[in-house]
Amino acid sequence: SAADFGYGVQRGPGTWARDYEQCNGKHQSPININKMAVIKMEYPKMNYYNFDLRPKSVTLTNNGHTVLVTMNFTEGKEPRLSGGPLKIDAVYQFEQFHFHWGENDTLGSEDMINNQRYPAELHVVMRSLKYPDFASALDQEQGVVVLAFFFKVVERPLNPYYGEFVEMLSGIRGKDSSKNLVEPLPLWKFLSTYSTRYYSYIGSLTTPPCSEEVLWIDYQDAIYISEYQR
Ligand code: SG4
Ligand code: ZN
Repeated sequence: SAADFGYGVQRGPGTWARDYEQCNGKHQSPININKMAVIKMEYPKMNYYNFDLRPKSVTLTNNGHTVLVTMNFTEGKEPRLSGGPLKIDAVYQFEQFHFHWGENDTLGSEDMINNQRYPAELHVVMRSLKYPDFASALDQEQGVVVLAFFFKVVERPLNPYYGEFVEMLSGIRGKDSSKNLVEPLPLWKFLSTYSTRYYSYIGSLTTPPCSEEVLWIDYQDAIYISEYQR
């Protein structure tokens, strides 16, 4: 059916366009970022609002494709973003974050840097407040922004902010199961430190419906996680 897609031979990315025409588009993510071809730009600084506020709740859901993390905030206290390569006057609001990982450390991330994959990648999905909801922001010019963070696996130390998170994963093995963190940490704790170096490009959602016009911001500073937390 048009509702399910996968990464195997039968339903892998090469077959998605049968059900989702946009997956054949010309500006599809993921991409390989060739550092030699990157053009250095001077952008205004990025403004991160409310990334350090504690949410009312943090929910981890197994949606059958990934661990999806949603957060509840007091109205008006949602994490927001402006500046940098974003359109002047555009403000983006946090929707959810999720992960992509693989069977081993050479697979996992979606975008590559100089043809190298990282063990995993975190995507913070945000939508422009010009649109009333996420669905209507899709397919609009820079209606959606995804902040991408690569993971590096080290022996030690443990990443303190992923402690409870990793423990919770065993509780959501079944599709559509979910759990709330006992300690709802602010969004920033799950990312790398306020990182100012990034690559940006216009691409797409990496899964069906593969909607284009998505602005990607790939941070150069990785999130460190211990091999004991994988
Ligand atoms: C994952 O499958 C998420 O579970 C999806 O989130 C997400 O779709 C999809 O990836 C594509 O997002 O940042 N990798 S990506 O381009 O955010 C959307 C949900 O299904 C629409 C909520
Ligand atoms: Zn993603």
